[in-house]
Parts: sequence; C-alpha cells; structure tokens
Amino acid sequence: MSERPMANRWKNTFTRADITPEPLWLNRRAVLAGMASAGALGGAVAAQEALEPNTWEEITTYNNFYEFGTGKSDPADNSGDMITDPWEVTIDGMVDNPGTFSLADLAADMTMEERLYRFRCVEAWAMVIPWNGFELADLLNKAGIQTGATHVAFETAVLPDVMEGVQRRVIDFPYVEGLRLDEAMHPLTIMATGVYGRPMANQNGAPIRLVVPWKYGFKSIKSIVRITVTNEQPPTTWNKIGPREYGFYSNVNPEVDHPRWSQASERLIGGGLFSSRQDTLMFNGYPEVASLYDGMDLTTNY
Ligand SMILES: Nc1nc2c(c(=O)[nH]1)N[C@H]1C(S)=C(S)[C@@H](COP(=O)(O)O)O[C@H]1N2
Ligand SMILES: [Mo]
Repeated sequence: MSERPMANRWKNTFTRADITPEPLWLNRRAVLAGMASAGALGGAVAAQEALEPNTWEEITTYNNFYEFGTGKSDPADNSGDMITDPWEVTIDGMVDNPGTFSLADLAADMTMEERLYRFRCVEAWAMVIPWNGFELADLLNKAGIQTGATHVAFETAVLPDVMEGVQRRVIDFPYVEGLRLDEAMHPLTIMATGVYGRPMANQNGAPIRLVVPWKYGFKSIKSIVRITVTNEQPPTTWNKIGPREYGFYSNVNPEVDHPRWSQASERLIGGGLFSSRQDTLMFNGYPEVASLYDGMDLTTNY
C-alpha cells in the first residue's frame, strides 16, 4: 500500500513526502472511502475524506489577487506575464540569519508536504484545496528567531509592468499581512508552493504564498518577497482599508458577522448543479488553534 497516505487527524490533513496528481487524488479518495468503511484506519480517515477537494479548474479560475484586478477571473486572465523563477525572498528583522535568498535554495532545505485544507474567504465563499508546501515554523527556525520577537510581517511583490491592478492603484500596494509569532509557528501554518502537486499557478500566488487555514483568506498573502520578524503588530492591507470590517486576527468565526453580511454560513464553490451552502465552522473547522486565543474576546479581537 505505498499509495496510502499518513492520516493525520489533528492537522485535518494528509501528510506525505511526494505529490499526488489530480486523477490519483480522486482514485485515492475512492480507495480510502472503502478502507474507512472497512474500518482499516477508522474515523480519522473518514473525517478527512469528508473533505472533497475542489478541482484544479475551480481553484485557478475563481480568485482574489488585486494586483491583477478586482474581478474573480482577473487573476487567471492577467497574471500570465509574472515571472516567478528565479524568485528571491528576503528574511529580515529579528532573526539571527537575515538575508535575501533564492526560493530554490530556501525550498530545497524544507520538508515538502501535501495539506488538504479548507479555505474560507471573508466574502463567505469556500473551497477545499490540496496545497503543497512546508511549515512556516521550519523556515523561521532556520532563520533563528531572536528573543523579544512577537510578530511576523509579510509583503507581496510589486511588479507594475505585469500587474495591472498595481498600475491602476486599485488599493495601496505592496499588499502586506502579519501574524502573531505563535500563529506563525503553529504547525497548521504553511508556506505553499504548489497545488495538486503542480507548481502554484500565478493566480494562486506563485511561487510562494502563506496559507493560514483557520483565518479568512485575505490573511493568506500571495507571491511573497519579504518576511520580517518583529516586536510590533504589523500593519495589514485590509485592516488599513477597513479597520471596522477587517481586524488583525480575522479568525473564521460564525458568530462574528461582517458589518455588511452574515458569516454564519458559506457558499462552497463548485459542486455541480447545486452550489451548496453550509454552516461556517469556528476557526474554519480547526479547533486545535483555539488555545492560541485563550482569554481573548474574539468579538473585539475580530
Ligand atoms: N498579494 C495578495 N494576496 C492575497 C490577495 C490579494 O489581493 N493580494 N487576496 C487575498 C484574498 S481576499 C483571498 S480570499 C485569497 C484568495 O486565494 P486564492 O485566489 O488562491 O483562492 O488570497 C489572499 N491573498
Ligand atoms: Mo478573501
């Protein structure tokens, strides 16, 4: 059974060193469903297999990437000219080993995994995406986090020649995001470089983007060129645009509505004729992160 992935219940994902093309995903799902009903791996597999991944087509044609325009099809239509290889990432701030590194060198040192994650946009649509990437914690540990650091800031490339949304200044660029250090170090937080075992499509944030599955999608910043370890809460793009609407934390929470719409339910992209609405889950279905927020009021810290 070399095709059998490791079931990893608490990560709400499968972890494996190699990659799985889309047809194998579908095949594996069928095999696992059979195994689960036969009790081979028990409930863990059954729980994971309840996550039906969206198709490559869905994942790469319905996007938010304002550098390439504000429409859902703009990123797929307009991002083709972005050159993502070679690519450099600067790691700076409160680290022992700052520098500007080629992504190829950085990634070669990391343990690549496949993570099947729910993905929830603040606009109340959702997908399930099989990312390939590595834990951000591994990268930060290699960089050497210095005492006193509390947060990590991220910045997207600004390439006006190929980013028409940057030319038109649809919002303020560079797009910036941030996490508290413990959020950044959580094993669910990954740097993704691929989807379905294929290199990340430009519209999904090639060649490297953040994925924080328990937070609204805008926290998962794309096409990253700088990672800064700091001792201050960094400014974040959507919080700057609408501080009452988009907080720093932006944890998925069915009980805290956006001022202009409910967050109690979400529309699952795809699914054929019946585009299904489903309940929003606290922390997007990742309760293992709850302890990060012990003692915090998640209504005011939205
Ligand atoms: N640089 C950058 N990162 C970004 C965005 C963006 O406009 N620019 N949009 C965010 C939003 S709102 C969402 S929902 C996700 C969408 O990721 P996807 O298109 O891969 O599904 O990317 C996030 N990361
Ligand atoms: Mo979003």
